[in-house]
Amino acid sequence: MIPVSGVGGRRVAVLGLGRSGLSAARAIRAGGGTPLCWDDGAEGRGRAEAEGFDLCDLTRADAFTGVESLIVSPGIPHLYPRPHQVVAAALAAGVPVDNDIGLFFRSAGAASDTPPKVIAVTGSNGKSTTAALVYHVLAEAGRSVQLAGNIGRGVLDLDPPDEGDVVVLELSSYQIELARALTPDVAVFTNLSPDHLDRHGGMGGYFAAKRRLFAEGGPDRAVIGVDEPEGRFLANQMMEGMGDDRVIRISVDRRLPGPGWSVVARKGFLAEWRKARQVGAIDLRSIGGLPGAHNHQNACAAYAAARSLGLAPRAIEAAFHSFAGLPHRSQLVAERRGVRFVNDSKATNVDSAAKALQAFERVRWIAGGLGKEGGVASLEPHLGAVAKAYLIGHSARDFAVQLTSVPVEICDTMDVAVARAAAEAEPGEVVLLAPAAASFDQYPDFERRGEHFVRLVEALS
Ligand code: UMA
Ligand code: ADP
Repeated sequence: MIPVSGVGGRRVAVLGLGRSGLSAARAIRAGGGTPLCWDDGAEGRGRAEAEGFDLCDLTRADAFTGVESLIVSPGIPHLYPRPHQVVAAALAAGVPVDNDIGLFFRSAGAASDTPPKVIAVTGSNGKSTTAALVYHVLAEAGRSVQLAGNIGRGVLDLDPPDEGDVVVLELSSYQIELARALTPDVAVFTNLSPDHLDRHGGMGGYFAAKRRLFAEGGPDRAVIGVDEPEGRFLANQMMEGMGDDRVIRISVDRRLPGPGWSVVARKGFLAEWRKARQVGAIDLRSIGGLPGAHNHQNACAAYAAARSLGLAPRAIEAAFHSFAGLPHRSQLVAERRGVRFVNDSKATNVDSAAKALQAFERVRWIAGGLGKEGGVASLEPHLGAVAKAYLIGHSARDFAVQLTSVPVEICDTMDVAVARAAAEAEPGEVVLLAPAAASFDQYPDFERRGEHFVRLVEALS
């Protein structure tokens, strides 16, 4: 755990007692402060009490008297669609509102003359994969490295970093927007597409939140995906402020002319360019853990981040080959008689399912669940590789009506879908779970859905 610095003898309010809130409370206590813990749910309050924390009802009128700051969990709205009542009270009382990320950046290097290098990854899609890949590459190269953030581990849960250590953080827009200190050494932005708009008051607010990662601290290096206008705008602004050689533009869509530093992957080949000279290249096509153009974008981002820390292209390439991928994101589960089984249960919406479908040449596609607004008709242009769709869950019949260009079979359950797809798949084909729907009609979450798929594949004779 990283003790929070500067809170000795002070009272710090903590709202939300899940992963990030509880780890913040522990770290405040370890730093000599008194956390005043509150959660709207009895379960959260119970968790804190079980660890010996005092509860303090922050919804009381006088709750903020003598309080240093309020630490808010990322899932709790601080501004849109409307501020949580406790956040509103802190704002009205003039109490600073911060989060565990802000505390981390103030505390991680506080006790050392040589603070850790921090690589922070954000973007709409690919954050977890990119952050995990950067972590893997650095670990394979023998660097002492830790991984935390939106990927599931509270940032204050990390071990106090030693000299020369690297910390890789996956940061969501919620986490970035609220952090009072935000000083990564390398800031990475993969891509931008609409998400979480209710929490940011629309697309402008969402982009502004992500941009804070670059604007607040002024990183030494900025790695920016430029395949959308927002990324191009951000890179353009940063190049003016930081200089061409400290901004690395990445793309899976276009060549990037100009004098700067760029990493581009097209047709499966990654190339690094500096001052119009190619200085590194990797053939990504044979890398099993990174299938598809979307993963090539993640590979470009991870490559650029690793190069920023001085790793050689060869070392990065070797580590790419041993990257197993993350569970539930284009995860190769098994290969049987020339048929590959791939779990992309995290493809809960049409965009991510389209990316997964485009990553393979011939697909037996398992889809369906709790369908999202708009349905799946917009997937039609991306179904060229689909031999047949095996439909499950609440939306199975709706999807069957909307998918007009491919054969479909209503299977209703995952058991039937896996059995049918496996029986019909020819060598060279991929049985792909990419539901384009939420899981909640049949599973508690996308992880359980993916695990069920994996178990069924493993049980195939
Ligand atoms: N709570 C309240 N009042 C509310 C809402 C929630 O008291 O109005 C309480 C809940 O009762 C619960 C706690 O707040 O006890 C939950 O807080 P949280 O939702 O912020 O979740 P944590 O467990 O702290 O996990 C958070 C991130 N969650 C969110 O951003 C929603 C985790 O990202 C992250 O891994 C973790 O911190 C450690 O950093 C998850 C996520 O879904 C994976 N992220 C979103 C995404 O990827 O799309 C952004
Ligand atoms: P995030 O952490 O940003 O949600 P993940 O790496 O967990 O990203 O991937 C989430 C979903 O998006 C998965 O279905 C995955 O296959 C897909 N995906 C991964 N990387 C990208 C990318 N660069 N662009 C678009 N989709 C992606």
